[in-house]
Amino acid sequence: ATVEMEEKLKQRIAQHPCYSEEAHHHYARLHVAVAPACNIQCNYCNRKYDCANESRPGVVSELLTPEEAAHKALVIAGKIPQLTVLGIAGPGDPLANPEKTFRTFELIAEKAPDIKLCLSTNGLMLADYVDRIKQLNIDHVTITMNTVDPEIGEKIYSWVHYNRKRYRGIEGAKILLEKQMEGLQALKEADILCKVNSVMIPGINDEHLTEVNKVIRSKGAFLHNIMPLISAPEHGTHFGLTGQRGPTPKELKTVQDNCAGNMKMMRHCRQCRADAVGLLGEDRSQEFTKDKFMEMTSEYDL
Ligand code: CLF
Ligand code: SF4
Repeated sequence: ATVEMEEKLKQRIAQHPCYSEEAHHHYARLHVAVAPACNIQCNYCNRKYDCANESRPGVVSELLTPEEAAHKALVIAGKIPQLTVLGIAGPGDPLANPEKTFRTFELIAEKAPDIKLCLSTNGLMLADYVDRIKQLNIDHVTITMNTVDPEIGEKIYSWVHYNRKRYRGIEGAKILLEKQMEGLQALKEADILCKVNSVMIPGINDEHLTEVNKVIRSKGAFLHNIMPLISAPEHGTHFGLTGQRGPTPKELKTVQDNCAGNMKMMRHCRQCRADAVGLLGEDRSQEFTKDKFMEMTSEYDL
């Protein structure tokens, strides 16, 4: 039975370029930027740019309506045969824009059911939407979890907006961390594969990430992706302006190695744009800007 289960799991990730290192050489993903709003403030994020939880800071993606996004996905599915995954990862938090996010997924699932759907979130609203995620057959969800300790969380998140109220400091961090854990648990119960992203911030959570790794592994996360903080002063983030540095490649590798004995680590992340197109290493977003893809047609059209 175990061999059979492993085989099934392999099939679930075989064509996902992020969940399978092997797959990223052959299969492509597309991100559609339909989700502008966010419900928290990370100190490494400037809202003028894409969500830095799953993206390269300093990049501005072109915002689309769900209908435009679905058209784009269908056009690209016709032009890039390696396309297997459609992800929503910004420019804000997809679950702070649930109507836009789920409408987009619905439109695409209806016309191109072979495309796998993928979602990335800060986790605040995840537990509320796991049923809907399951219904839509979304089998890959990423939660960005930078800490499991509210005292560290307080240094990473400046506020959390929850139930129509804004919580600052440790109070906000506590809510976010609890909701993330609840979301992770709910994914596990629904048997949805979960990847956890952690942004490594030297002097703040670097030594703590092995603890994060231990906790998420025990809660059933499938894959851990530790990404380096990118903090250029010109990006205007809190960390950028206060001189917080990112890790060196060597520091990053050391932390990844320290976790690697415990669970699968992702090491081929390219910190994509919220409108990335193509194989992970080859971004073709400029071939499919809105003025271009709106002129193109697809055999699957809406
Ligand atoms: Fe996109 Fe993310 Fe899905 Fe992949 S990206 S929503 S899991 S389809 Fe992949 Fe890009 Fe790294 Fe993200 S390389 S930033 S991990
Ligand atoms: Fe920025 Fe994403 Fe954090 Fe929201 S969740 S503040 S968009 S990095």
